[in-house]
Amino acid sequence: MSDYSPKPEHKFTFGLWTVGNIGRDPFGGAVRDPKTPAELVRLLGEVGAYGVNFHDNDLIPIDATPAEAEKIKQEFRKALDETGLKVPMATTNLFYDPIFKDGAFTANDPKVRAYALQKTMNAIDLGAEFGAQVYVFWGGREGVETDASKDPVEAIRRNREALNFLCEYVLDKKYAMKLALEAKPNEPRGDMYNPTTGHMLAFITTLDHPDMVGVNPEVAHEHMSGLNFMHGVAQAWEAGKLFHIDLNDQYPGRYDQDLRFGSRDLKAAFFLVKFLEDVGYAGSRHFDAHAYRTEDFEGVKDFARGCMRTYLILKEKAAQWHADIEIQELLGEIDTLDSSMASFFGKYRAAKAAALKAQSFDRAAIARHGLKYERLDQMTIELLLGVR
Ligand code: GCO
Ligand code: MN
Ligand code: MN
Repeated sequence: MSDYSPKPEHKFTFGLWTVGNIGRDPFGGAVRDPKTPAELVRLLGEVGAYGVNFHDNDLIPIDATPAEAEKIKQEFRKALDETGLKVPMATTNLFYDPIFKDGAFTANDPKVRAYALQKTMNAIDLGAEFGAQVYVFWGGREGVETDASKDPVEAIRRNREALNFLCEYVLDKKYAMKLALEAKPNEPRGDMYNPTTGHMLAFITTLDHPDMVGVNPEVAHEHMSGLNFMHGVAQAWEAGKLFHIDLNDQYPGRYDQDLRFGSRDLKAAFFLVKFLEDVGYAGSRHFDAHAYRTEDFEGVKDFARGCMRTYLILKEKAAQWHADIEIQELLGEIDTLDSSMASFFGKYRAAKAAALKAQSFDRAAIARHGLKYERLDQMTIELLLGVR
């Protein structure tokens, strides 16, 4: 039996808001008492996490006095020192307070947009104070219930202007920080702008400092839209934009569930872990999920341990998949080594195009043979089920 205990090199992180979630939902109040940030750091230390991330107001309540803020920061710092936990990522809460009911950077009211910029600059300072190197932007309320209320092109422009401003702020302050944009299709707004990782990747190319900005894709957010999450992650990775990742799980077509990683679509989780490990993704494995509402804080620890343990088991399964002789033989057949077409590929040349146009193809013969993907998939399933 392998050792599935988390180690710092696995870079497992949790948000204060994840293990600190008190189990409210739209139909019922809290089922767990709130814990202080310092207590949550100790809980994460106990389960073996590498790091803790926060929204400004997870750490410092929005109405805290400077003296209260100082005291909270001291206690938090002490807990970090005691446990050795790092703060790799920070973010801003631009969704909870009523001022953000119509969005933050895209709100129609310029006072709201200005306040959102001010709040984010302060939150970036707070993140920098604790060493965060990735700063996440999740546009929780950047959207609409009715398109009668806002011009979507104007919303894109406002969002761009805000991000350009904040990139300059980070540069001005000489913070070693990269920005990661997190897409979500809906919830809490009826529809959110830049709803998928793909939209975000396109949007980033329009910014003044595209090099500083990447994405923070989340499993649940793409599964809500019925998309293949790993494909979005792969596209981000290939573009050099996978700066962070939010791991959890989600049934498509439902409310935002934030389930324990791998607890719903184990096969998708397997291919995701396999991808991250195969390409050597070196960033945080951040779990943006929360424990069932049925749990007390012992259950929260079970939840947190479960996220990390499932990741490590799937990582082992990925290694087993690569070492499986039968699977590899089948892959060898699939990726055919036929080099007869090689001269047609690569960079365009007129002569090449002419030669390709003159080539004849026996379509029926090419299409005739089976591709054995059923066998390959069944072998993968059996490996996951533990019988290979
Ligand atoms: C959600 C989001 C958030 C963000 C977080 C970081 O669905 O609520 O995933 O949890 O990830 O606000 O910015
Ligand atoms: Mn989410
Ligand atoms: Mn998230």
